Amino acid sequence: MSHVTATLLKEKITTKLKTEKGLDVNDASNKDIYYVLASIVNDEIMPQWLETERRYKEKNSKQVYYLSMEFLIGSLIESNLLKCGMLDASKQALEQLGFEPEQIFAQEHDAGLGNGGLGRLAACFLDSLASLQYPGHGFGIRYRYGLFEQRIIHGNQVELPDYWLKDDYPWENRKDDEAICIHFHGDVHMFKKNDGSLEFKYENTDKVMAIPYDIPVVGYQNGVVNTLRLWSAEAFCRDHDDLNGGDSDFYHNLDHQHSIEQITGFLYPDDSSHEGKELRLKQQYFLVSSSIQNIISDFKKNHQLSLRRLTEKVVIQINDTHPSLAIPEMMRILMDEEHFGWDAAWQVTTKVFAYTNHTTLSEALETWPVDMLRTLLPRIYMIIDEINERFCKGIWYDHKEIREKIPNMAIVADERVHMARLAIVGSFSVNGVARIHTEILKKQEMKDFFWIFPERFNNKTNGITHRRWLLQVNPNLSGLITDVIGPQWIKRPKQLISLLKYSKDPSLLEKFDKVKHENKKALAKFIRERTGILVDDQSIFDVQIKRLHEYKRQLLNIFHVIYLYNELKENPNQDMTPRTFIFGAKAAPSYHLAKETIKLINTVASIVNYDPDIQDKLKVIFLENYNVSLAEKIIPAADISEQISTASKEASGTGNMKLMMNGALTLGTLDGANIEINDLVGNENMFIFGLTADEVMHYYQHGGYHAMDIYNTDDRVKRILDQLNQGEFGSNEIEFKDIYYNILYHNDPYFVLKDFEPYIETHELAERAYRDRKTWLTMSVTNIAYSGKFSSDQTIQEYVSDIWKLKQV
Ligand code: 26V
Repeated sequence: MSHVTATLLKEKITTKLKTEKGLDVNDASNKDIYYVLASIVNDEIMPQWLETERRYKEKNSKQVYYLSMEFLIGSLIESNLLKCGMLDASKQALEQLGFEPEQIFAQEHDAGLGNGGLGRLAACFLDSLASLQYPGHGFGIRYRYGLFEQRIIHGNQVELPDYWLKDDYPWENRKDDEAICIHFHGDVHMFKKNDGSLEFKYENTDKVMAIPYDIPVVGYQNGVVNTLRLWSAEAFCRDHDDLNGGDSDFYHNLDHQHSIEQITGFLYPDDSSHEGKELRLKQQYFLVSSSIQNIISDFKKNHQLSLRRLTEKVVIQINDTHPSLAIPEMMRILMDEEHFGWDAAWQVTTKVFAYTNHTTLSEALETWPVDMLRTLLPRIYMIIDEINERFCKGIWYDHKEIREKIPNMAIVADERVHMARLAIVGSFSVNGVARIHTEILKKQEMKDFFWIFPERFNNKTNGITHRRWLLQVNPNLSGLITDVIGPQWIKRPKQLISLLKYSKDPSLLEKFDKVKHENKKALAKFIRERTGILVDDQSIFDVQIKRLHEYKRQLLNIFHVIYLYNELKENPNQDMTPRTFIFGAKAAPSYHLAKETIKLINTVASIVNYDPDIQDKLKVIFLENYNVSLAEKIIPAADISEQISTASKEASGTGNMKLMMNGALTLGTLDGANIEINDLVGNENMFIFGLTADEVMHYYQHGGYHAMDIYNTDDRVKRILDQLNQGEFGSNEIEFKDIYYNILYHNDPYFVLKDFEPYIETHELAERAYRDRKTWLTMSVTNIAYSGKFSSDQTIQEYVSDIWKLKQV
């Protein structure tokens, strides 16, 4: 409906309000308007959705299914309007009717069904699949509670439940008639059939219903609508009679129903360490079993082919190891329900799955206790055990040279099931998410597997959807870009490179400067409204927004702020470009040091922001509840993008790409995709500092780093740590002791002190560069020009041609 006009939309809004809600525009609330607008978009989407499904069937297309425990889709109203070609007209219509578009869009509660990078990547990938007209669908979980809502109270993080479904969610479509039954627990019985083969029967299982809720994934102005299917757990006996039937059973039934619904009750908020909670394992199998059953039954419905040919029509990408039980589940269905022998089932299974790894942090690698898995999923455990036996035997006989490695490669070892090993053995493709990350997998973390299966390993550098992260969130910049190079970049983001020609054009640079400044004013206004703090929109907006983790080193950032504060206190009149340091970060609720770091940032903020000696040269803003919607407000206004992880630790990063695409300059380490950004724009267009991954790994292996030496020799560092230790930034002396001890007595495991000096020096360079407006703006435009390479469209094209082998429809 790209031809839609504001006039037409106004009419639709008023009519719908009248006929569906019995309301006059003048009496409508923002919420009323939001729902009516969503309904208008849905009227557009639904027929395209039907038509897309019809076309896929008719063309007999191969499909990719993206299995993920997380889809961090955020808010959909604006992006759906954009994809239907109605965004600009809607904004005009709303304004003309006397409503503030921003406020209408803000009525939608973010679907926070993810922790961070991994979940957001899944959302960007779905967006690109639909926009590039590929048949690709997501399978995930409809958590009743998304990632917790963060409040900052007296500087501390407090978690509140995120009941995102409180109001009606207009984008989901419940499909009762496509519900699937999932079995947990029970006994497995083995029978020998006449032909000598084995048959497996299950008894006394606990049954759970998986109800699908479908969300449309709309392609950008191309008529394609794919599906994100989220499963919700329900008990069988839900109806009134059952519950009221046997009176003594009433509470038992309610209790039973409640415990089943708990399976999809909430998203686990810890993305930093693996915790072997049984409920989490239930969630994983629940996702996997419903999705694989669904995929197989659709295959049978749509193709008159033997399941042996599944791989011609289906490929399944598993997003980290969380859905890796899909591998034994596929084996189970093929053998126990479709009567395949082991070899035939294994043949199909290992050609249908592809696995993406997102982290090398050992504490995040998933393993499950054998006992737990065997009790919860007896048949699945038997299959895993068999996969393990065959795999280990294979090494013993076929790869004698590495026999001694078997204990480190076995899927079942030390009474635990190692999920990454299962995923590698059961997949035809294993990919990392940035060049350096894939190299680390091949050379270190997974080197023995790489030795056996070199052909399986490949890299797919992450990407972000430029439609949301540029076109939608930064209309001023997008408009300017289109004015300069035409609109082709929207469909072909690599064409942003045409901006290079203009990167030194003074009149253009002035326009870019103006756009950034407008965006900074808007963010300053937002900060004022949210926090009451006045920030200078002429100051450098220095942004670090991401989950809080030691390896991401928010601590290094706040140490730098403390250093600047100390300098200014000593010499209040020193010449310094005013800076605004903006943080957004959630800590896992049980991650003590991460929470201490949040407290420290807020404490420093409360001192610096109100100290008259500082004369507003320094502001520290911690914006609470960092999520997709908040990212959309911050990113267009950023000048500096802090990407300062300890080298080798950040698999890729995707915030780095979003900020680059919006003209922020990266100040970062040679880690993750920063390296690939650096390859493109060069050292002259970003600020690189710190240890390299090789140096970091050398220290880990050989020692030689002593944090205490730096404390003893660098006065700036000593001063900061002493301030922490002496309670200068706290209500009492023990407030930040753990941070202090971790650095000095656990030898600073993430090299904060080691990288401190190069970090402050690099900040000085950046400050100087910022003052030279022309040079800075040229750098900024250069970054935007190269950012098309990081559109997830590019990433998806690579998945399609190297792994999925799909055809555009
Ligand atoms: C990890 C865990 C670990 C234990 C169980 C629960 C759980 C849930 C989520 C996660 C996610 C950690 C992995 C992750 O998000 N990795 C990030 O993936 C991004 C997309 O590939 C990448 O850009 C980031 O560098 C990487 O940290």
